[in-house]
Amino acid sequence: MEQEKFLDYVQAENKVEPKDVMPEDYRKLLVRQISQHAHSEIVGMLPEANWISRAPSLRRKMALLAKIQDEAGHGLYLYAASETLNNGENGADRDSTYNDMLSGRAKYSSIFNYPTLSWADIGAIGWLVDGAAIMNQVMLMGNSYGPYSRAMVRICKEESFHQRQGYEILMTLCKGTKEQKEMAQEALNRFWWPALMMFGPNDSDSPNSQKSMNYKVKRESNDDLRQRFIDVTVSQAEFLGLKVPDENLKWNEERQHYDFGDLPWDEFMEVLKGNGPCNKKRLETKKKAQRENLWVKEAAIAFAEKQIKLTKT
Ligand code: FAQ
Repeated sequence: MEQEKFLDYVQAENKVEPKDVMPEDYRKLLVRQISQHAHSEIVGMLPEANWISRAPSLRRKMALLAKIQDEAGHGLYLYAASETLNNGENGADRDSTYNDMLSGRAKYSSIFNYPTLSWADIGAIGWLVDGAAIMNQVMLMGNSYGPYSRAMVRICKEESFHQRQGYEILMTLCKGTKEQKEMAQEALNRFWWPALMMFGPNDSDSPNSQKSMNYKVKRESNDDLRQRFIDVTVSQAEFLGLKVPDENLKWNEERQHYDFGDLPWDEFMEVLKGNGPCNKKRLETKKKAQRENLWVKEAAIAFAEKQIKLTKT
C-alpha cells in the first residue's frame, strides 16, 4: 500500500493487522514502542518484588504477588504483539528485542530505576505508577495496530485493579499511626515527579510524537495526558490527607486545570542515559536471571525438537 493510502486507512480508524502491507517506518515505530513497553512491564516487576517477602500480612502478600504476576503477563502479551512485526530482518524477534534491553540499546520506563525504600512505596507505585500507566494505556487501546490495541484492552482492566490495591494500601497507612502517615507522605514525595515523567518529555521536545500521532499509534500528547493525570490525582491525594510536593500546584479557574511546577528534566535525562539510582542494578538482575535460567530454555528447545523428530518418524 502506498504511504498516502496507508495514512488515509489508519486515519479512518481502520486497524492494521500483522500480515498487512505497511510502511517500514510504521513497523519500526511500533517495534520500538511495543518492545519498550514490554521491557517496562518486565523490569517493572523488580521494584515491587523487593517487598514480597516483607509484605505486612498474608493478604497483602497475595495481592502483591498477583499484581506482579499480572505484570509478567502484560510483558508476554506485548512481546508477542511486537513479534508479529518481525519480518525476518528487522530484529523484532523476541531474543533480539530482549537483548536490546539487556545491552541498554532499548529503553524501558524511567520510573523503574527508582528504589522502593518502604512498604508505602508499594502503595505509591500502585496508585501513581499504575495510575499513570492506565492514563496512557486507555489512549493506546485505540491505536491503529490490531494486536497492540487488543493487548491494551486486557492490560487496562488489570491495571485498574493494581491502581486500587495501591491506593488502598495508602488509605490504610493514612488512617494508621502518625509514623505510617509520614511514611505515605514520604513515598508520595519521592514518587510524584518520577511518575509525572512517565508521560515522556514535553510535546515540544518529543521527537516521535508527530509521526506517532499521524499513524494513530499515539492518540493524545504527552503533555495532555500528564495534565489529565495531575487533574485527577490531586483530589485523590487530598482524600488521603497527603500533600502533593509541588509549591506551584494551583487550580487555574480559567484553564479548568491545575497549574504545576517545572519537572526535573535534567534528572529524567540522566535516568534515560543509564545514570538513575537503580539502572545498573535492574539490568544486572535481568542479566543474571537470563544466565542462570538459560538451561530451562535450552531444555525446552531440546524437548520440542525431540517431539518434532518423533512425529516425523
Ligand atoms: N522512560 O518522542 P517521545 C507500566 C523516551 S508500563 C523512558 O515522547 P514516544 C506498567 C522515548 O522512548 C509503563 N524513556 O517518545 C507497570 C523516546 O526514546 P527512543 C510504560 C522514555 O514513544 C506498572 C524518547 O524518550 N508504558 O508502568 C520515557 O512518542 C507498575 C523521546 O520521547 C509504556 O511504555 C520514559 N518515561 O512517547 C508495570 C506505554 N518517556 O525510543 C510494573 C507505551 C519517553 O526514541 C509495575 N509507550 N521516553 O529512543 C508510550 O506511550 C510512549 O512510548 C511514551 C513516549 C509516551 C512513553
